Amino acid sequence: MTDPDVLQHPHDETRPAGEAPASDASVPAKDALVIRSLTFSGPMATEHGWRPEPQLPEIAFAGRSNVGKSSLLNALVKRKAFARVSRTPGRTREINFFRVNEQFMLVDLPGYGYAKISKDRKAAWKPLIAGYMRNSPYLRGVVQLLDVRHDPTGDDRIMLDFLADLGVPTLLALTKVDKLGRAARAKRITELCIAYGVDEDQVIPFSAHENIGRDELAAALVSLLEAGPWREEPVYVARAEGEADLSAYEESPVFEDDEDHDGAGDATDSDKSGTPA
Ligand SMILES: Nc1nc2c(ncn2[C@@H]2O[C@H](COP(=O)(O)OP(=O)(O)OP(=O)(O)O)[C@@H](O)[C@H]2O)c(=O)[nH]1
Ligand SMILES: [Mg+2]
Repeated sequence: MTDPDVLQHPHDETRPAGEAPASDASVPAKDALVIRSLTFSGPMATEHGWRPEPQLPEIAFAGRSNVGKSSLLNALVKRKAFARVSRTPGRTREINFFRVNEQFMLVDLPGYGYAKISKDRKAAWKPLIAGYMRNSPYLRGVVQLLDVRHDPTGDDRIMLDFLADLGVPTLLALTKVDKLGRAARAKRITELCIAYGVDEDQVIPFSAHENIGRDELAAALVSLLEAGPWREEPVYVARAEGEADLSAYEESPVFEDDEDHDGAGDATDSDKSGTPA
């Protein structure tokens, strides 16, 4: 048997011409993303700091602290302790790069919006994440995580607006869907799609605890990688000391106003479930 191609499309099948496909019940669905190797390539700590030299397509994962990002990444790569599931939110402050199958990079962005960290540290994610996204020549897509039960916070809105302005292909992963019963879940997902103005096929209901959505997410990532570049790819020039020179691509700051966007005191930022504004 041949080794499955890592970026195998879930619907690709090899069978003799004219032969009917096997019935769904008898053949387990193929995994669209078989992880054969996973290597940590290092952290990017500041906007203009070190990052691994861009060579492979990148998919980045963003979300509020405690949204379930580490759990989602562990489920995605089917490794129990790949990304640490933390009891102390807000710990990861760097962008972490992981090489997958020598084919693409999985980019774990720092969780934002944790209330109990200092204001300085709170604001630090904005230039780091914005700089990374603007200046990464091979960024192919972003998976934005949102807790299915909560309305978007001010930081979530900043992030979503930034992604929309940049124009990067974005998937929404709605996490912790196991916390809602089936009927409430379906209703809530429809509500959120209307609130965000997205089609249901851009949204992936996810639960790391009940293993919901992993295969759909894997297939969606493969599609993003196969779709190729969505913007003209900047030319990356590595400096002698390993620092990127992408000054030609630096635009005006995107996150200008963080005073009003930390989620506090904004009536639309309630963490209680309800229809998002
Ligand atoms: N019910 C439920 N809880 C979850 C799920 N995913 C994560 N959690 C819980 O949510 C908490 C945060 O999970 P993490 O995966 O560490 O979230 P994170 O976004 O990586 O958090 P930080 O990195 O600490 O900001 C943990 O207590 C998890 O057990 C899920 O699918 N369902
Ligand atoms: Mg985490």
